[in-house]
Amino acid sequence: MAIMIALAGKPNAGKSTFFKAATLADVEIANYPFTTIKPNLGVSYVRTRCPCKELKTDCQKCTDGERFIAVELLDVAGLVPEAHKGKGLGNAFLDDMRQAQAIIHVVDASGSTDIEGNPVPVGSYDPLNDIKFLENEITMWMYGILNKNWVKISRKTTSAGGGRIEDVVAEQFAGLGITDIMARQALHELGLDSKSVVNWTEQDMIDLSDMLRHVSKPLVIAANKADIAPPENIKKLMGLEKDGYKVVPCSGGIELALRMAAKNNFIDYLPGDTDFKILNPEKLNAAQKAALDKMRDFIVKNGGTGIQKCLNTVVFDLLDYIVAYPVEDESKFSDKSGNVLPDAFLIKKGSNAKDLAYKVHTQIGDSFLFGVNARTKMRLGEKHELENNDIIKIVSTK
Ligand SMILES: Nc1nc2c(ncn2[C@@H]2O[C@H](COP(=O)(O)OP(=O)(O)O)[C@@H](O)[C@H]2O)c(=O)[nH]1
Ligand SMILES: [Mg+2]
Repeated sequence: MAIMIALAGKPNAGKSTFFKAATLADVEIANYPFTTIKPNLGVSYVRTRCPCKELKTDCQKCTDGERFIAVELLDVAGLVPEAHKGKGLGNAFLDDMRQAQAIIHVVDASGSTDIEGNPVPVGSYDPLNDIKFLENEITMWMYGILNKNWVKISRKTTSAGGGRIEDVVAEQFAGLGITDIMARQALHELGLDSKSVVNWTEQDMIDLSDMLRHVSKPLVIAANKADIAPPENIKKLMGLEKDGYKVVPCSGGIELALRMAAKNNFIDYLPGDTDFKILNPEKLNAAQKAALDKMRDFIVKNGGTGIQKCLNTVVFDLLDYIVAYPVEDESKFSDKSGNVLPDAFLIKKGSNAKDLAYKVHTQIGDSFLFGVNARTKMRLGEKHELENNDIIKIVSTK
């Protein structure tokens, strides 16, 4: 299953620009609410250092030693206040959220859109308001699901031979990717595992919904439009990191411009780069040069546009994935035809060679015997946890 990341936020925060930049897909970009009526699903990439350089070989799958591995990106309908009550495109928003494993919360850090997404002067709206707003909408939506099914849930847990509360809760939210382990943890942390469901208060249910949201839809805050944001706004948003948030200042606008310029061969730029090279300076007019200089200032100062960093943060920090490279020939680090490092897989940290085998193919997983670490030639059994960047030959009976 591919990793799916949702771009969420209020209208005009810059989701579609981010999406277009990150996927280079053609979506509508306009300065009015509800531009994105239908969800857009596209392919984007995380960036990682390819092992081929370290191994002193060449592979056909990376660019200058940088490897891009696909993830799915969803441009979600704009969030409006009271979405969980079905306001605006509330239901569309929440339905999109269902499928995502994590959220990039695109916030207009410049403060130039109000709570409903209407354009206002830069700096006149406090972007901090948006953080709790999005979380609250998702939490209250989940609470709505819990509340609606409460009679059924409590009956299921209190009747003779009834289920355990964590199983019933997990079952209720299975469509949101909530497991019984997540449910048990949340119940335990709230002390609800020792409280009979008949005594639960409304607040208990809201607290549980909030915690389940937190574990099942982890989010990174994209402090977007950082190119025009007042510095104190960025500082305020970065201050959320001390509360455990991940915050990445970014500019979808600049990323989009740079990717287009790279696509048209004006510059040499890879997503995530902290600088770029102008390829044919004589072909640029003064205005184009000035625009590129301004963008260069931004990415040099910020260590990139932040768009790639958002994606990498979600996959490697929030969701705890690592990269593994299955090969068939462990001496050449290649497949049978000699293609070096033909595949890169994102697997959950804690996975073993057999888990990787299943990612490659169900049949290979089913007939798994052992793995071989191509670097050390060590045999790896099912108990051996893989490390980031491992190159693994899978030995199976098939
Ligand atoms: N300055 C600046 N403007 C941006 C940036 N990203 C988006 N915008 C502008 O903000 C407006 C809304 O963008 P859009 O992507 O359609 O927002 P959405 O409604 O969240 O999908 C458009 O006018 C964009 O050009 C950015 O990084 N910097
Ligand atoms: Mg949009």
